[in-house]
Amino acid sequence: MGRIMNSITIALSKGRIFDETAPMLKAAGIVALDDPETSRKLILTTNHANVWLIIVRASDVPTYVQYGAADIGIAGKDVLLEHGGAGFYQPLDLNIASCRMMVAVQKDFDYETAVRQGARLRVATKYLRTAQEHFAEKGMHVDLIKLYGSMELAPIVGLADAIVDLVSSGNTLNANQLKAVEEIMPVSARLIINQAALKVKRALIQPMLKAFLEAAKKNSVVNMSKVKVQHRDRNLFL
Ligand code: PRT
Ligand code: MG
Repeated sequence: MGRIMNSITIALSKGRIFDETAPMLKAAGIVALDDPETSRKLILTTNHANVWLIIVRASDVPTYVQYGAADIGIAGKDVLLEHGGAGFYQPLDLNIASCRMMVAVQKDFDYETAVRQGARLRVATKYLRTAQEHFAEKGMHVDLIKLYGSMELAPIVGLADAIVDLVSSGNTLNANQLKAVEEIMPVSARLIINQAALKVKRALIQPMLKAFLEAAKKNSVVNMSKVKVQHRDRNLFL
């Protein structure tokens, strides 16, 4: 797929990333011919004969792009940080699927005092790398417990003192008697590009990137004041 010289393959996950990317793709003139929510197809054709979308797990998007199985991907900063970022550029923050990476504890847990007293906390998370870096920066010793989902349950059943998870409305924390006590970072989805693909398919990718950037500007869903072109990769657009 990604190796075909005159085609572009875009990897993304269904659900919120697809839902929020679709209007931007449309504004860039690309429309999927199947709906990933109702179709079981993992390769979606588009109105362009040489543009495909592949539907993969959110956390697998960087891997497909790293190895060139997809030329372009859309993935959350949370996922990109856990992956590490090898093999691709991250030129564009799309400012979609926005949320915050937070530390949360049970409502009656005194996190500040525990931190001040140097308590060794057990922290459950899907985001080991991000959590590890955060607590190391704070000089805190924590025991990290890797989970693959439903982190909110861990403090309730005594598996952990705290969790590191994404929060958007805060409803999930609330429904499980948890409170956010620390923001680690804001998170949003970024467009990523395989490094080799950018070289060998530049003629195809460059106009698409420009269209994507323009679409982001025009799309009222996207707040352009927050769309950032990262300095290191700014030259991709010149
Ligand atoms: O679901 P799956 O296990 O397949 O993978 P995934 O969870 O990685 O994918 P998906 O599609 O759920 O999320 C894709 C991307 O959306 C993530 O990588 C984030 O960058 C972004 N995103 C934005 C979020 C949220 N907001 C979000 N709220 N991802 C997950 N959540 C979850 C959060 O983990 C928590 O369980 O929603 C719950 C909290 O939501 P509120 O509104 O109750 O606060
Ligand atoms: Mg999910």
